[in-house]
Amino acid sequence: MSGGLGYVFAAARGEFAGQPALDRVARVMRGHEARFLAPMSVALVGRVSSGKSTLVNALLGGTYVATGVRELTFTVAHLRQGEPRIVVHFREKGRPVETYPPEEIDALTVNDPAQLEFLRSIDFLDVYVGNDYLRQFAIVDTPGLDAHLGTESQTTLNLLGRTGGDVRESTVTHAAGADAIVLVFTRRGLHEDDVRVLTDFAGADVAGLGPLNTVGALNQVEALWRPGNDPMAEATRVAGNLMSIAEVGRSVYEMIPVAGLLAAAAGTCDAEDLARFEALSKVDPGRLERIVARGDHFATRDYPEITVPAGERKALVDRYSQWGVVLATSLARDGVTTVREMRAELEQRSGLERLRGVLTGHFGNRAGLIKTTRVYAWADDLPYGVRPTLPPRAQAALDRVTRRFTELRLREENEHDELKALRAHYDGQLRLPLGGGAELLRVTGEHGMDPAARLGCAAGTPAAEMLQVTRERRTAWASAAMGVYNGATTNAIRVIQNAYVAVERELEPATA
Ligand SMILES: Nc1nc2c(ncn2[C@@H]2O[C@H](COP(=O)(O)OP(=O)(O)O)[C@@H](O)[C@H]2O)c(=O)[nH]1
Ligand SMILES: [Mg+2]
Repeated sequence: MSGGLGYVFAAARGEFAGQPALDRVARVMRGHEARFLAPMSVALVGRVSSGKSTLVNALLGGTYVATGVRELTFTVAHLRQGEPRIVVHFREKGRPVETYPPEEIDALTVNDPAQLEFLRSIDFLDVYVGNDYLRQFAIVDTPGLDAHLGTESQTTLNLLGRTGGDVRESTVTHAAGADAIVLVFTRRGLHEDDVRVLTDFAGADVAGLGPLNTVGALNQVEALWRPGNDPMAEATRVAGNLMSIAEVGRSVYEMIPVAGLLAAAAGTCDAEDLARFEALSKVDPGRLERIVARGDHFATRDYPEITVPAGERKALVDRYSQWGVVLATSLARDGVTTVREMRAELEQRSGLERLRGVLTGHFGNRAGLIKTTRVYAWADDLPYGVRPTLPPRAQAALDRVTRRFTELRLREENEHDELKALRAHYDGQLRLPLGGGAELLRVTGEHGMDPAARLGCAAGTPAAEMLQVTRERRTAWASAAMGVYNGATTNAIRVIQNAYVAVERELEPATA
């Protein structure tokens, strides 16, 4: 299927060549083609200081992008798999890109006038790192959606010669170029104002697909911690409330609670940290929680029963958060004895594992659909957008190109119906019988495209057995299809039937 679109792109390039009137269209198309061929890109979008960059570092399990109010936190960074280096794109049109070793860029500061000039000239960065997650995804770290910023941020921005409006604009532009979005909410973000900023953005048809390619992250979960409570349980409740707000439910596929700071610390946990948590685990758990909850006391005072020095305790809280320290200590108490185990436990309990799972599962399995849909949306618009302004010869060429895209799209009609069915599902329009929406999602590839995943069979189930399941499901849906449904549901049932036919075709040779 991707071969099909690759072929149409190549033919279109031929049509556009030598027609100056079509240069602009050709350039836009090259962008679509490059994006279609590249790994799927996911942009993290939210307000300034909602913890996006910290989450990026957590997702990648290292320290790759600047966090806090630093010079480069106002600059979009595209994280890509490759030999470690930073490619600087400049704001000045036509200025060639420059490549630097990562540490040189990190050392840039507004306080040095010579460097300030350089910093001011930067448009955005390509940050290349050797990281296995980036083989599946490129990540776009954006600065934030706020046009108005706090004093500290504004001071840095003033030095950089930029405004909050610039920051917002580059966030929206780069996010619009991504294939999928993680919308980062915070506890602060539960204010109506914040919800509006984020859903306005999501509703602006930026990535164009709604919940198919957008997930929410409810970040900074650890702020809900009090001695004796489980902030993750609390956050799950809050996430549920958020999803019940119509604009939010319509915009995101799922709302995942995460403790970003703790998740990032998990990736950098080492043997020294582990030894500190082991030492803290000797303190009575209730007493330790009470002391940690007192914040400054834990970070500065001396206690006879605590052997970890105050300075080290402070560093632990800064990196892991109060809840993180309590949690890691209880893990050490419960027998976590290796750095590997500790990292894995913290990644799981901080919600990071689930967030990664959605990126590789939901987004990953839908990547082809998300990408081709965007290309077709662009191609469909060509006759209306640019065509009327073109000379006749260019119009004819454009028409030929549009026709090729349309023909291919029609051939992929089934996939198009699938997209419609998924959208209808997320919009709550479906009244499906049998396994309902869950079955629709599963059989169309939510958990993977192999037959077992599409059927919900255990991995390794014999093909003959799966074939039998497939036929049962197909006939069950064929009977169900005879009922009376609304249009969206009728379409979705056909999609499910066709999906089972496709699985059946795939399984038949294996059992012949
Ligand atoms: N308590 C807490 N602080 C966080 C969390 N994530 C980030 N921060 C801090 O908030 C500040 C802004 O984070 P950053 O990731 O740079 O936010 P961004 O502007 O959205 O990229 C930094 O000082 C982070 O250390 C979190 O989950 N919990
Ligand atoms: Mg940032």
